[in-house]
Amino acid sequence: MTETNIFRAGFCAIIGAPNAGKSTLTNRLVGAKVAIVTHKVQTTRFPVRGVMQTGDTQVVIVDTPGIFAAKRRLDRAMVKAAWGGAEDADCIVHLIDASAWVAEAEGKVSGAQRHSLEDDRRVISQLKEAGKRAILALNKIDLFPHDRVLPVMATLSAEGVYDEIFMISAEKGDSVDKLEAAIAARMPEGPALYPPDQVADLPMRILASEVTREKLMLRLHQELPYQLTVETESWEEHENGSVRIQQVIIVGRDSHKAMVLGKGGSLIKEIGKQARADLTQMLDRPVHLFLFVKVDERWQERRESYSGIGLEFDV
Ligand SMILES: Nc1nc2c(ncn2[C@@H]2O[C@H](COP(=O)(O)OP(=O)(O)O)[C@@H](O)[C@H]2O)c(=O)[nH]1
Ligand SMILES: [Mg+2]
Repeated sequence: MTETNIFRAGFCAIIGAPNAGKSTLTNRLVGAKVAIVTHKVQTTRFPVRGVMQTGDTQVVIVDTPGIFAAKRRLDRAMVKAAWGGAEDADCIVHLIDASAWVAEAEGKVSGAQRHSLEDDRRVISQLKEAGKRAILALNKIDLFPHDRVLPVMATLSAEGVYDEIFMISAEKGDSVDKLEAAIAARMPEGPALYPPDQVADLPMRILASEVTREKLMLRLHQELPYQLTVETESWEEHENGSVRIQQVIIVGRDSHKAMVLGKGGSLIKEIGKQARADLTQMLDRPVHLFLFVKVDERWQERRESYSGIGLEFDV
């Protein structure tokens, strides 16, 4: 029923500071897990496209890495890709974690919130510079009563870059339907861009690496999660319907390798179990997952580490 009925189709980029909830919102709009989510900043490393279908409209949601003051090469590449995701979009949603702004309005900002506010202001000034307008979505409003957000709405509205403002909870779903309708209304007329049953535009090998990286990010601490990457080395489909996936976790130091393995290999075993459970569900068939750890001190300085996931190296 869906395919022939699509009369509008286009792209919508979700941009914002790290941890605003962009990947959570993307998954909710798409109705499936296409992007990984953790409580840590800079989880998303490259734009991930998910397909949302609503009525006669198909929207390709582009989840982007967080926008922040980047110094390391990988960080710079991530921020560049985030703006790249917004460049050709038919609609930009600037997603903001409302809690930092509410805290500021009420005079009690934490260190992490100060960063997030700086990043939000950086996005606003870059929108102005580029002469772009956006939909503002104030996220995480499940954390406080709406009336505490009203002064924040007034402040942000005065910036003059937003056409519409929504208060949402990407996690709980509050008002996401209204945001969805506003996004759909901005799509140009045209045929579907993707088949109706496709939810993600990411090679399965990369999606599978991302699932493992999500589990690693959730279990490892401090700098370590940012110093590693996961690559899918082989993917074999078997006749009995199962799939054998082999991945390598690349770390920068021997000490990191020991931490990823855990005592007697206990941590990597646990990571493998969790990733396999997700993959089995996502692929809807039995998965055999094999994880290895490799030390490569210079992986962040290698061009292939970037091109493989669609990031630019020379930024
Ligand atoms: N309370 C609350 N937490 C949220 C909401 N949306 C996202 N989060 C949490 O914020 C953190 C960052 O989410 P994520 O989607 O990875 O943010 P991203 O870095 O912008 O992609 C995660 O711990 C989410 O569970 C929300 O609406 N309410
Ligand atoms: Mg993300």
